Amino acid sequence: MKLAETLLHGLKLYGAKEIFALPGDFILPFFKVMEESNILPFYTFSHEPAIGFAADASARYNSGLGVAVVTYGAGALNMVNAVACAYSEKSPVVVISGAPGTEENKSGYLLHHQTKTLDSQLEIYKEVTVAQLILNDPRTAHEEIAKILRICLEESRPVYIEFPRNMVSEESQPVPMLPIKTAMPDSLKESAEEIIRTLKQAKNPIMMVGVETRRYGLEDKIAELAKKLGVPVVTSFMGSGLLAELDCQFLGTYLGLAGQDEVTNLVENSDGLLLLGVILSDTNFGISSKRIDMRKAIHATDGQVKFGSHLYPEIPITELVDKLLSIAEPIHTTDIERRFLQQEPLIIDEEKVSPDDIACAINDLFVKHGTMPITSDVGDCLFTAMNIKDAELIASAYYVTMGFAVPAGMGIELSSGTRPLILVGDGAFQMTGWELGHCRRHNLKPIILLFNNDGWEMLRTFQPDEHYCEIGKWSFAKLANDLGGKGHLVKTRAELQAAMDEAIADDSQFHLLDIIIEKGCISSTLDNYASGIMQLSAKK
Ligand code: S1T
Ligand code: MG
Repeated sequence: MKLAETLLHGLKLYGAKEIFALPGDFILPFFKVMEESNILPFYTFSHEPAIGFAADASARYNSGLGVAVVTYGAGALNMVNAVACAYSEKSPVVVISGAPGTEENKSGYLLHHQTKTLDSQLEIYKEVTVAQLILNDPRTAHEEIAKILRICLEESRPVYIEFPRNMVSEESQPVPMLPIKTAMPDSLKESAEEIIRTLKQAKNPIMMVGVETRRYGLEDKIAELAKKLGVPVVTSFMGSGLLAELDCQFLGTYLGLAGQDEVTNLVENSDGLLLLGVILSDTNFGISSKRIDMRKAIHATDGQVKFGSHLYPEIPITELVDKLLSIAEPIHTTDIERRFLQQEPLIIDEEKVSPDDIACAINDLFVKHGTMPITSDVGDCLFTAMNIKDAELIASAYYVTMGFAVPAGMGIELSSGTRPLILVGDGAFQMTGWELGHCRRHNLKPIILLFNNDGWEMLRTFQPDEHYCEIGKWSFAKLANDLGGKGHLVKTRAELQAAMDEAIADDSQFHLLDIIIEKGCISSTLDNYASGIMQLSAKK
């Protein structure tokens, strides 16, 4: 079998569902095989950041491999930020970059697309991937491909494969399916029993779930575990949207000073806090009203279980959850109920629209028509999303890169066929919103809610009175029509409702709601977050 086909079959064997790609001469031979073999469908966008974000979102949504194929140099280096986001947020993306042929470095010339040296790209990618492979030996390629795809899934982090263009047609063997690494039975049993013991002894046990819950497809099992134990559950900020609509005592998202007081107190004063797949980041814990004493917490992430004073290495979270489920018994209940800030329906009148109104309108839409997967960009739309009830939310909530939401939403729809709701600010839309121009040819019809607050509002919130946050008034609704969808200029709450009704009723095209929000008008969550930050800095 040709090495290109070996790679494609290997990707499919390890769970990839599609490829997002943008060609160049160093990857054209592989592109030709992708197209002729049709082993995996592939989709192109206009700019490599979008390729990376779409592959990342597909990986998160499917809890499996995402695949991004780009050319060497200008292509792959254009995508570094998106892969860095996937690395930080533990998303298993396979980066495949074309490269000069193995003999081309002997030409005596500097090659086009190369930067400092021909290895510079590999060196750069070493910083944003967990493993790297240059496919320059067809005799061992099949084993190396199997090993790197297994690492990608086990670590749930991006990997980098460099494919010299003269190797594409080399003969190679099929990629084998390798067994996934398992825990030592004793340490698995001991760590699980110690967790149950700790939760049992605690007066206020609570579970917090984070991104690994999604990456390893554990939501149902963790909801079942929480229900069996009777222990309440919250998500971290990054984990918002997890456990949507599952049957357990789910208290919402932990937002520290910006969240519901009872939930914040329960988490911060818990004597039995179990963190499952939670990244200890500032966005998750940066505005705790009091610093959580992680020495008292149990932290299961990155393939290990950490108690204050000791560690169980090599305990995959999937096995840990299964083991906990097998020994769990009822130990606790709490009477705290979950409250939603935006429980009331949207008021439909001629008032201007606020971000909290948008959350109400979305909650109403989901009650009436069922939930949709949501991708959110960074900015106030992400804080607004905290008040959307029980929706699957995919966002760059820790790495916090703009430009994620539109290509991510398109990637999810291409991968799953499910219509997404995309939340994006005017600033972030100016970065990658143009990819909507591909909706017609890819037959996509997302609904885009564009928070048009006339600038970089989040920056204004933390640094008021600065004019550099002005980014000009663009007619996004008009541009949407030219990009092949339907644009709606929304200035009042009544117009918001009407545009949402029209968008949900028409799935023949994408609908972009250009929602005018007054400068300085922010969501209650961002407002609480900002005052929380001020409060904490005042204490210092
Ligand atoms: N560039 C990129 C690629 N990602 C970023 N996160 C930033 C710059 C910095 C940054 C933010 S929030 C923000 C910027 C520029 C403004 C976002 O503006 P918009 O999309 O209009 O949303 P909103 O107006 O709701 O803020 C984060 C804090 O680093
Ligand atoms: Mg803005």
